[in-house]
This record gives sequence, structure tokens and C-alpha cells, in this order.
Amino acid sequence: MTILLALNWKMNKTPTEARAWAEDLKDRYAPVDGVELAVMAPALDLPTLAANLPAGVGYGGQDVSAQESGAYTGETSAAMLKDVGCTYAVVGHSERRDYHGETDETVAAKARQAQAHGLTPIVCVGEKLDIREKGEHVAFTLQQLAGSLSGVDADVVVAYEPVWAIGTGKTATADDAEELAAAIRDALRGQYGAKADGIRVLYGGSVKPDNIAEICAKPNVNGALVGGASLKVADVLGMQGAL
Ligand code: G2H
Repeated sequence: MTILLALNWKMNKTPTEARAWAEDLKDRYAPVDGVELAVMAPALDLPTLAANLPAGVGYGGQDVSAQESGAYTGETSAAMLKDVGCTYAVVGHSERRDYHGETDETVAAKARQAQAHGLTPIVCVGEKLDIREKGEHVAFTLQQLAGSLSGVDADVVVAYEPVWAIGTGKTATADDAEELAAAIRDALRGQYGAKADGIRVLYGGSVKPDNIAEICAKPNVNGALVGGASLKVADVLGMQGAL
């Protein structure tokens, strides 16, 4: 399965900065067999990525509305993302769940809406520290996954991001990542049957050039959702080169 290196810029980079980043990448980028690169950017940055990314590098939104169109001030629709050439939309990132009160039902509705417009949703799940310390991280994450994939078809990517490892410098071990990725794969088999083996399960949380290879070498981990280390082209090329 092609490894997906999904770069989550979060709320970083103005359109001017995004353009400079894309041009820098274009100057230095060479595709690597078996590795797909895609940038999850603020909505305002997407047109400049469309115009300036090297061929073969994809892009997507960091969120998408659960609604089709209309009186939803501040929202970005799946049709808008599709119109600027996106292929992905992240849904249910823990920062959306925490700061915007998104529930599993909302996340599933967003994922369905993305799919209705031909976008592949990257559905994020993962536990907080207290849940892990109680040893309930597998059960919690699988419950979140089931709710977040309700009515969602198999054209999906799942990102396991333990919240305690996000932007903290604390990375789950490769074995921690594999434990959940394997459990997620089993759950996906339950929902999608044989198609589950074609669904990419990513790990996210303080991934960087010096730890990505070990994590992505695990049998059920098919890539990474990368925040902090996605902001510099050198780090992105370092991660790509490590795979
Ligand atoms: C997790 C991750 C990207 P970081 O949020 O989604 O961010 O790599 O900065 O921990």
C-alpha cells in the first residue's frame, strides 16, 4: 500500500508563505516510489497550493462542513474544496473535537459530505492521557472510530493520533502506534470486510524525520499525519527520504 505522508499545517502560513513553501518544495522535490505527499492547508492557502505545488503532490482541507451549502457562516463546503482541486479533507482532528465541540456524529456527517463530493476524508481518532493511563485507550479509540465512521464508505483514511502525543514532543512508541493501528484494522474489517486491507491507517503525534521510518515500518501503519514537522520543507524532505 502506498504510504501517505499527510502534512497538517494547522493554522499556520499565510497565502504568501504557502506560496513560498510550495515553490521551495517544487525546486527540491523528487517523487519517491510508494510514498504519497499531500498538504492539509488552511482554506485560504489552497488556491496557491493548486497553482504552485509540484505535480503529484496533493492537497486537502483541514475541515469541511457537514452541510451542502447555504446559511452556515464561516464554513467551507466540500464542493468548494473539490472545486480548488482538493482530494482530501481532514475531519475530527482532536483540536476540532476539543475547541469546537465536534462529536463523533458531526465527524461522521462531515466525512459523508466529503465523500459525496469525491473527497477522501482523513478521519482522526485518539485518546487523551487519562484514558491511556486507565488502560482504556483501545476501547475508547474504537468506540470513537465506530461513531466517526457511521455511514462512511471505504474510501477513507483513518489517522490515529493519541492526544497526549500531539505537539508535545512525546511520541507514542512504534509499538504503541501499531497496537492501535492493528485494532483499528480489525474494526475496519468488521465494517468494510476485505476492503479494509486497502484503507490507510496513519499515525499522528510529534512525527519527525528521525522517528517516521520506525513508525511507518509497522505492518498496520500506512503513513503519518504530521503537524509541526510539516512547516519546513527540509523536514518534509527528510521524512520523505527516511521512508
Ligand atoms: C497531531 C499532529 C498532526 P504534531 O495533531 O495532526 O501534530 O505532529 O505537531 O504533533
